[in-house]
Amino acid sequence: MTAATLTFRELRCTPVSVPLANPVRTASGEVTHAPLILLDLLTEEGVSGRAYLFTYTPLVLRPLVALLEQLAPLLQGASLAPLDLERQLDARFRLLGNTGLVTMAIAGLDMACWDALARAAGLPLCRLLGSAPRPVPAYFSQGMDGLQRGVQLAEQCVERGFTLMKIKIGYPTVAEDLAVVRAVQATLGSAAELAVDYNQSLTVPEALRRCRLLDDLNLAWIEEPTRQDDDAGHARIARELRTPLMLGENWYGTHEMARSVAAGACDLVMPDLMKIGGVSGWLRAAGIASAARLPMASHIFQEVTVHLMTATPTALRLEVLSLADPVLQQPLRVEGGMAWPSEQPGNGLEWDLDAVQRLRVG
Ligand code: SMN
Ligand code: MG
Repeated sequence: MTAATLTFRELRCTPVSVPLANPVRTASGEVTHAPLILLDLLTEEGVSGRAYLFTYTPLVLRPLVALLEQLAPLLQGASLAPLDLERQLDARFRLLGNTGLVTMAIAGLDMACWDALARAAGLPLCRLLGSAPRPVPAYFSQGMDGLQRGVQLAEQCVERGFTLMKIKIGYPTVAEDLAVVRAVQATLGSAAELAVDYNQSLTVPEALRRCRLLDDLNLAWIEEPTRQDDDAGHARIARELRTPLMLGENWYGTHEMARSVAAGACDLVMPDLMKIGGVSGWLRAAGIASAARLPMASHIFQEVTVHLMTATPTALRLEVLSLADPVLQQPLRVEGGMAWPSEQPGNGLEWDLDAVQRLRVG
């Protein structure tokens, strides 16, 4: 059997609600449990591809499962060719628009297809893509945890050997932002740099006011200070700052990335594996970043993105923020601030079926 002979047989979608050890509090909302859809793509040849989707809110778990279940029959008997599949499904949604849940569903199928192809070839995903398993510099990503908890997490960051930490800010006053940033930086000392994430919470005038004050603190980056689709606003903020501006987790498809990059909206990019279009979308995004010479970080989905970062010419850092660990047999290996892709065939995702049963919803 070769990878080319894989034929789609069935898609299994399992919605779960995963409690987070560290709830992700942001200035734009809190995530205490990760609503995930675990995908198992079965083939006639007996190989299965796995992936998971993160829906941010449980309100769209059932609609997204329903959409995936509508798409599955269209794939019946099709050979697993992710680029062909993507083209066919994109064409079907031309009038509706390939964004939101549609992009998420297509991306999930894409990720699972690439996993099945890698498993059938007996290769870790990174090798199938032309690179090789090697450690990827990572960063310790945390939420909006307040000063005391932020200092405790900074101590953990240093203990674990990370050289970069991210916290979320956007407190009621800029004085609170500055106090937390300064306390965390003092704890990190020379061991690690700090990045901050406003999660789109500021108006452009307020972002200019707050970021000008942050600009003297030698931060690694300032992320999404204003609404993610305001390219002109972000470009204005980026022009005014010395601190690099980071965007990307909310680009639906590489055309949105290309639009923001062309507008000069960011100095650094961080596509989200799901929203950018899965493995196929990520590879195109890596091409855009490389052509524009923009350093490229990742956004969650750490277990699969770590493979892709080894094949990303301008790879910057892998975000370590675990959403799926409780349902995985083997969480991502992270040591000394570095993350390792699985060397097993595929992307390394294997479900802990007892945990899945326990955490299953609907
Ligand atoms: C983030 C947003 C939503 C869920 C998890 C994490 C955050 C990030 O914006 O940059 O990772
Ligand atoms: Mg972010």
